[in-house]
Amino acid sequence: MAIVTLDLFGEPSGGLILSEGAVVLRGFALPVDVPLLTALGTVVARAPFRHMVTPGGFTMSVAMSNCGAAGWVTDRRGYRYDAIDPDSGQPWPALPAIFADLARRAATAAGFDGFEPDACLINRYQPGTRLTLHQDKNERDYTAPIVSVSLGLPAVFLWGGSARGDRPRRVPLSHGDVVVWGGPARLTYHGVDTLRAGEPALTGGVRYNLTFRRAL
Ligand code: MD3
Ligand code: FE
Repeated sequence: MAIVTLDLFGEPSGGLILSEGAVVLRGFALPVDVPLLTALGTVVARAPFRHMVTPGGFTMSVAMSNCGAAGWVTDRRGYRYDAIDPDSGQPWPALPAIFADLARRAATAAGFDGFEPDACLINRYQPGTRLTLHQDKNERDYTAPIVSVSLGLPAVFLWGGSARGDRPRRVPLSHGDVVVWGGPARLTYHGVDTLRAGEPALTGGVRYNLTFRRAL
């Protein structure tokens, strides 16, 4: 399979893109989309999607679950990674082999060899759902990249700068797109614009995003 690497503006990438640390691998997950969604179903059967509450008391419009040795959680006490699903009192489901394999292959394709994710946050967006600009700062080691896999309805990813007030660029992400963020891009502000309704396809009218992290 030919891998076409594009930068965040949709242009073919050169060496500069890797130095910026954000690489879009268009369609990288397409060959395994069905097995990914099957594995996702197995995970959320044991750790169902839920709307978590921020430390400030707001219920998130994104529904979340996790798999892997650690899962990202938020409640009135704060944001953190926890080995235990607070809803079940049990460890999060293990990373399915097809998840870990895809994350490793994407990281390698983007120039990050040896990525071993120990956490996968699963986000579910229904029409009307959005994710406000934020940084991902709860991981111990910022030298590892984050690998993001988009499945289902397309979304507009908001790519901010290093300050919350920087006006974000709008980057469309579609079913099967994989993005790898590392190096200097690792702590940029980012979010997802309000999801618009679309043709129910493989995912039945929602968008899923898997983010693979090195959290512990
Ligand atoms: C850039 N998720 O789960 S994935 C998140 O589409 C999150 O669900 C979005 O932001 C989603 O935290 C965006 C792309 C992404 C993920 C992590 C990043 C971009 C990132 C970390 C640093 C910089
Ligand atoms: Fe994020």
